[in-house]
Amino acid sequence: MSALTYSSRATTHPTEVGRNLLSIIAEKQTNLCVSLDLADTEKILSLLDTLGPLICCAKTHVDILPFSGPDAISAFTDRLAALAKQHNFLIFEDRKFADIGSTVKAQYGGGVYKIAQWSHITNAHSVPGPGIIAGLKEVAQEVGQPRGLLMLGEMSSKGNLGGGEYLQKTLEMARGDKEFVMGFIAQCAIPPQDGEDWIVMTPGVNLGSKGDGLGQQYNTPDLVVREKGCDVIIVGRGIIGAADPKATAEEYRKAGWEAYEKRIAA
Ligand code: 6AU
Repeated sequence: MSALTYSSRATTHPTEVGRNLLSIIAEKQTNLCVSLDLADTEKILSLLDTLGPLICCAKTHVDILPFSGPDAISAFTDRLAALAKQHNFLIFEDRKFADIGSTVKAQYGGGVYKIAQWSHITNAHSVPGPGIIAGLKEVAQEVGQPRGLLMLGEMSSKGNLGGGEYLQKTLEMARGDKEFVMGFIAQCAIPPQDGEDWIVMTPGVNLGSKGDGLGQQYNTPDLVVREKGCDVIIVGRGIIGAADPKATAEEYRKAGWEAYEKRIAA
């Protein structure tokens, strides 16, 4: 796990998106990524306008949203981009790509969502092998804006096949492109070799629940950040399902930040 501060890592991280994310975290003192798993664009945008100052990143599942057509999609992603700029956070489309390089290339750059145009970060499974990273990278380069990839190394859900040897093999794959792969979705820190710095973003975080009855498993910000050494907490229903999302997001921000401060001080 990294004993280094976010701000020192912000100057040395091997990926541009990683440096941007770490700078935002350090500047706004928040390692909170809110997960907006909602089927209502207006609700997402108004929540983000409220939560913007408290988060480093906003995570979307764009394929949950019922758009009337391509114009509605671009209107939404334009407004999302404007909010990200206004409040200084990154956008993470949680697409979990999982196909051969040629197919993910078409999915990332094209279709109705054109994810690479508006999402700073996306994620991918390692099951298909390194071609998935190469395919996504080609699109990222064509876009000409900083784009980063997180590899799924271990999921939060019960019975998932990640972790252990799977995570190790995913790490070896990530080492093949350290300028594009910025880190992992995982439940623990990834020990770096020389010059490496993997940003670990961790879902399955909730202060008031242990799970959801469909396999999701929750831990606290303190456990994942202080004890396990993860860098960013991803919180969905813990915040968006709360009666007062703003006050609740502030609780998570504070818990995540205090856990980080304790880790650095240890
Ligand atoms: O806090 P929740 O349980 O409401 O939402 C968790 C969010 C969901 C999942 O699709 C996502 O995090 N997620 C992921 C990601 C981010 O890749 C991986 C994983 O292992 N578990 C998980 O819940 O949007």
